[in-house]
Formats: sequence, C-alpha cells, structure tokens
Amino acid sequence: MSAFVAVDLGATSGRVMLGVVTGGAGDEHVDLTEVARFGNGPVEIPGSDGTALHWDLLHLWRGTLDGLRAAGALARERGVEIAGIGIDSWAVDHGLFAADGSLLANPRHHRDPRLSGVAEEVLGRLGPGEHYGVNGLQTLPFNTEFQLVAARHDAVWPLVDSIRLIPDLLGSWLTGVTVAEVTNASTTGLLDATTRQWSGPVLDALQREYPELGDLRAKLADVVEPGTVVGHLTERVQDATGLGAVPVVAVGSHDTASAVVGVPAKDERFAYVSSGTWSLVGVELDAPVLTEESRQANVTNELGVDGTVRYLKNVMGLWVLSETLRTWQEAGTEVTLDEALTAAAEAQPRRTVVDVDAPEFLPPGDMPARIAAAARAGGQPVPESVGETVRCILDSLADAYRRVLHEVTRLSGRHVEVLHVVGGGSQNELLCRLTAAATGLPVVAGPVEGAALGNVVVQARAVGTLDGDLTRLRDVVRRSSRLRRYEPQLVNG
Ligand code: LRH
Repeated sequence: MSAFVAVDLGATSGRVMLGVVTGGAGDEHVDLTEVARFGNGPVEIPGSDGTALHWDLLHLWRGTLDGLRAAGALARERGVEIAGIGIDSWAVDHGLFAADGSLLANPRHHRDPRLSGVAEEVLGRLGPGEHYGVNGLQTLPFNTEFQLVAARHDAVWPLVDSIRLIPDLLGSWLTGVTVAEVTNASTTGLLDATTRQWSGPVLDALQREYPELGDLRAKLADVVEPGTVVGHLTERVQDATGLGAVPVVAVGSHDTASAVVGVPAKDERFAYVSSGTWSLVGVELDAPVLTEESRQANVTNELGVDGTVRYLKNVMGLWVLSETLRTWQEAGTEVTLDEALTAAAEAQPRRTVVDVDAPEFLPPGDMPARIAAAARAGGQPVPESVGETVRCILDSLADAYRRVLHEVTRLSGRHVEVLHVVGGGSQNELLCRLTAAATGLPVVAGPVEGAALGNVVVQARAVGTLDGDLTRLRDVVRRSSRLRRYEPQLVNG
C-alpha cells in the first residue's frame, strides 16, 4: 500500500492530508485522512502605497512542515510508505526572490487594493483581443501579470531574480528545485494557452511597455506538466519532518485544477462548480476557446491536467458569505454558519438577487452594507434580517452559476447533463438545492476534499501506483467519495 501527502492550501485554511491508495486493480480507492489544518487569510499591514494585503507565507511553510511530520507519524503507525508529496494552492499569487535565493517580501494578496485599474491600463496598451488570443485568460484584476506591473516600482523590484507561484515556491523550499507547474502558470497571463509554454510575444510586449519589469522570462522557471517529479526532500527538510528522501510531484498545483481532477464524473458531459472561497464554474475541454465572443464574455481558459482546458468563470463564491459572518461578528452579533443557513432556508426565495461578481464584493469589508447598496441601486428590497441577507447571497450565487453555465456551454458547444459541485461548498445543502433549481441540472455534491483527492491520484499515477487516463482517475475518486444528489425541483415554490 502506498501513501501520498496532499498539501492543499486554500484562502481560509491550509490542510495536509494523507491519502492511502488501497484495493486491487479496478477497485483502487483513496482513504484520505486530514493530518493537519492551519488558518490562512489576508494580513493587512501599512505599506508604502497605503494599506497592503499580504499572505503569511512563513506560517504556511511552518504549517506545511508540521503537516508533513504528522503525515509521516500516521504513515508509520499504519505501516504504509509515503511515496509522494504534492502541493496545490489558490492561483496567481507569488513570492519574489533575490539571486542569492532569499525571499524579498511576503507575497501580496490578490485582493490587494493597489490592483484597482491596473488591468485596464495594461490591456489598453497590449490590445485586449490580441492578448486573449494568446493566453485565453479572463480579465481579473489580480492576474499575475497585472500584479507584476503594479510591483515594478517597488523598492525590491530591481533585486527580483525569480518569481515563484505559491506551490512552486513551497516545492522549491522542500526540494531545492524550482519549476513552473503549468496549471497554475496558466493563471499568470504570461502563458500561451495553445502551446502550454511561456509566451514570448506576451513577455516581450510587457517588457516593451514596462521596461522596469526587465527580462521576465529570465525570472520564470521552465514549465512542467502535472505528474513530473520535481525533486526529493532536502536533507534539512528530512531532518525537520522525520521523512526520508520522498519525491515531490508536481500535481495540478492550481487548486482548481486538482479539484477538477477530483470531480467524480463518469464521462465528459458534465459541468462543475469548484465551490470554496471562490466558485469556479465551467466545463472541461480538449482545447482552448480563444474567440472574440469568448473574450467578450470574459470566460477563461485555464490549463488542466492531461492536456485539458478548464473553460470557466470565477464567481465571487462563499467569500461573500464568510465576510458577511465576519462583519456581523465584528459588530458583536455572532451568527454561526448553521444558524445563518437555517434562517436563509426559511426566508422568502429570490426576494433580492444581486450581481455578486460586481467589483465591490472583491475586497474584504462590510458585505451586508454592500449588498444593501446593490439592492437599493437595483430598486430591490433591501435585506434586513440574517435570513434575508444570507438568502440573498445564496440566491445570487445560484443565479450567477446559471448565467455562467449558460455562457460556457453555449460558447464551447459542450452538452452537459450533470453539475458536479466539489469542495467545501458542496456541504452547503441549501446552496446545492438552489443551484439545481436555478440551473435545471441534477447536482451531484462531493467530494468535499476534491482538490486533495485530485492531488493524490495524480501523484499516485506519476509513481506508478495508479494508471490510466482522467476517466480512470475519476473512477478512483468516485469510489473514494460520499456523494449526494439533488434533483432540479423547485425550492420553496
Ligand atoms: C480558487 C482560486 C481560483 C483563482 C483564485 C485566486 O482557490 O485558485 O481558481 O482564480 O483562487
């Protein structure tokens, strides 16, 4: 029996899971155990350009090492050998390194306010149509390329020798080897979605327009596909964790890429919502859709495992709900998630539906006030109670899912018969019901730990414990998961 460690870092928590692959040929499944969980979130500090949002990278590193140690202890207890480690995290954010290998600053958070207006400025110079024709990426204010342009006047920028996305960064600390795993690299805006390599024309255009950036290509590692062995734990890390020279495998290091591997679909006629802080709503394709119509609709072509493309859109997701609960808590009204959802289930359906993807919902802050303002601006009833506010958020999310599904299926021509909801949000029963009702599709909810499962099966295949294509890996995921099905009947009339 082989075991694999999945380090899955999300915007609110990091998790380290031990996945033991058991069962004979044709009946393999993954027995997943969470061995460590640590908090994560934006850290606000005064910056030279006002308030700056960062990630607490060192906390994530310590959590990762502690988790690896705990995974090693559990593996010993169970008498299984750890055959691989894979890391996935949220996309786009990165650390900047000097030539001597030192980290120059804590990574900026993609909700950092300084990014406002940068994307428009950059695309105005590069030509939005031409740019999309290469990278196929939806315009989000925080795509790495826009973050780099915003960073070019920072005092540390002239020292930057290496730019590493979060999983590649942690992988480089574990192994001493730096790669650029393709699924996450595809969220930078610097990759060619067709060749799956860094785009010379995009990098050249950025350098031409913003000479302070210097030679970006020289600061980026070579691209690798998921399934590549990056390296082995360094001796220092072996000492710190009690593990041996375990290989670190590049998985779909973008958490959404791993989550979509973790979709328990039987064939290609499915759509998905990877539901967490963000909701990523889309379909899986064999090739990118780079048409002008697709650009206008702002649909993204993120690269997936095994040459696939995740044709999707970001929906603001459960972030709006978690920030709402935080706002109430700070105001002295503690409402638990369960209480909030119970109240929402009893509230009037679709009384107020707002556009949760409006830019005002992106930064941290007082979501109930922003929802009230959006309702007022749209001439809708302003949600007052907990139930009305939370119902508005969930109805609005379900409505956004419906719109996005309509767009991605229309623009890709993909016929879809089922909607898989994976990730933490798959536990939100009311949202699943509302989603089935809004989209008219049966919703299959689970696995909750879709990203960790997707991470484990790609590692297991890389070292030969599993074999087969994505469909085969998804069979393993399905056998390893508890799923719930919601039929698209009306909710509360
Ligand atoms: C979800 C996610 C998403 C990105 C965002 C930054 O965790 O990776 O796919 O757009 O974070």
